[in-house]
Amino acid sequence: MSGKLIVVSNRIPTAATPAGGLVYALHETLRKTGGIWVGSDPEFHASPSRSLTEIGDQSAYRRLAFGLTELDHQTFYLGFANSVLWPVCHRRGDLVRMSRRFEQGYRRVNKRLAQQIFEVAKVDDTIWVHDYHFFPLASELRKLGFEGKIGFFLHIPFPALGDLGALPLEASLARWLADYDLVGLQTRADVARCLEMFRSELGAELMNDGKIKYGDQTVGVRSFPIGIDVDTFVATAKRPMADAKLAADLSGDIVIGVDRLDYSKGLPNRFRAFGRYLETRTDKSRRASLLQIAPPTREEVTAYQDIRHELEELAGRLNGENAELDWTPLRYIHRNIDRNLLAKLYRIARVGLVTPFADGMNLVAKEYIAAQDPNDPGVLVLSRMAGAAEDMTQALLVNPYDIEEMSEALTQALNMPLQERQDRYEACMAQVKATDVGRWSENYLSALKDSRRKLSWDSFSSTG
Ligand code: ADQ
Repeated sequence: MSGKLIVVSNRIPTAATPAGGLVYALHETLRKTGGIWVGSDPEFHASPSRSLTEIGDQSAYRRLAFGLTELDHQTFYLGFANSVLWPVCHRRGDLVRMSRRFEQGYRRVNKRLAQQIFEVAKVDDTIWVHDYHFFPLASELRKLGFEGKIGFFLHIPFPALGDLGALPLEASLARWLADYDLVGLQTRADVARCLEMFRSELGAELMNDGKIKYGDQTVGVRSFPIGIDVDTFVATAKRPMADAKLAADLSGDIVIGVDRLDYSKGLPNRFRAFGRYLETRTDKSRRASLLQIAPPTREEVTAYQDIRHELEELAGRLNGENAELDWTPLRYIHRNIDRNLLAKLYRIARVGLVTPFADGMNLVAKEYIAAQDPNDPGVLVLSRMAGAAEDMTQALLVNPYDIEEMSEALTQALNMPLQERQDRYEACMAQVKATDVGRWSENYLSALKDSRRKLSWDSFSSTG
C-alpha cells in the first residue's frame, strides 16, 4: 500500500490497547501500517466541529473522532442505522420504524463525515469503511472527488432481495455499494444475496471476472469470514480461574450463552428450549444450569426494551417452576464481563449455546471453541442462521425457531461421549484457526489493494 490506511468505524477505541476481537485486530493492523482510525467517541459530546478531533494516544497511529449532535444520535444512530437498517438486515422488517428525519440524519452524518475525511485523505490513501452506519460514505467521498481506493466490510447479514423493499426508495444499497472498490461480506450466502440484488438492478451487470459493472465502474463482492485473535484467546482461557470460590460455585453442568441483549440473538427461544430440556430430562437428579450473560445495548430503542421485559419474565418463570433450595437453573447476568473471566467461563461450560435468528458471523461461537480444553472439550450448539454455521458444520447445528430440536440438542450435547466431543471440537477449531482475525484483515486489505474500480477490457464481456 503506497499511502496511509484510514479505517472508519462507528466507534473508536479509547484505550491505548483495546481488548476484544475486531477492535483489537484493526488496532494491530494500524499499529503495523500506521495511519488513521476515524470514529465517534462516546465520551466526545461536543457539537460537530468542521474537522475531526484528535483523541487518545496518537503514538502508533492517529485516532480522529467525529462529533454527533443529539439530533444526529437520534436520527442517524438510533433511527436509520438501528431502527431501519439493522432490522432489515436481520429479517425483522416488522420492527422497522420509518421517519423522513431518520433518512435525513443518515445522509447528513455520512455527507459531513465524508467532508471531514476528505480533508485528511490523500489520493494514494486507502480508506476501509466498516458496517451499515456508512453505506453511502464512498458515494459522498466520490462526489467530493476522492479517487483513491475505498473498501467496505459489512459485519451483519446482507439482506435478502425481498427484505430490501422495507428500505425507503432513496436508500439504494446497490448505488451506494457500487462506489466502493471492494465489498467484503461475511459468508458465501451473503455474497449470493448481494449479487442477487445487483442482478435485479437496472444498469448493473455481472462480469466474467465475477465483478459487478454499474455505470462506468466495477465493484468486487467477496466473502471474508471474520474470526477471533485465536492465540490470545486460547492462552487466556488456559490460565486457572483466580477466584477459587467462584470456580467451585460454577461446578456441575454449565451451559453458557453470551450475547448483547439483541432481538436477533434468539434469547427467548433459548430460554424456552432450556426449560423444555429441564422438563423432559429423564435423569431428574442431573442439574444443569444455564449461565446467560447478556449486557444491555441500544436501550433507547423500543424493540430492545421489549426484548428485555420478555426475557426477565421468562427467566422469572423458568426459575420459579424449576429451582430447588440449593439449585438455580438459570443465572441471567445483564452486564459486561471482563474478557479474561469470560474466556474461563467458556472453558468450564459443558455446552456453548449460540442460537441467533440471524447473525453476520457470531464471534461467541468461535470464542467458545477456542476456549475449550482439547482433552475434555465441551460442545457447541449453533444456530444454522449464524454466519459461523457456514463453515463450522461439526457443531450441533439447530433451527433457532424449533424449541424441541434445541432441547434435544442440549440433551445430546450433555451426554456426548468424549471421542465424539473431541472429533467435533477439532473440526470446529480448524475453522476457528483458518479465520484468525489477523489473517482476515490482511486478506481483505490485500484483495482491496489488487482491486480496480475502473473498467478494464479483459472484464468487458458480460454474463448477464
Ligand atoms: P455482535 O452482534 O456484537 O457483532 P458477536 O460476533 O457475537 O456479535 O460479538 C460479540 C463480542 O462481544 C464477542 O467478542 C463477545 O465476547 C463480546 N461480548 C458479548 N457479551 C459480552 C459480555 N457480557 N461481556 C464481555 N464481552 C461480551 C457484530 C455482528 C456479528 C459479527 C461481529 C464481528 O452482529 O455477526 O460476528 O460484529 O464482525
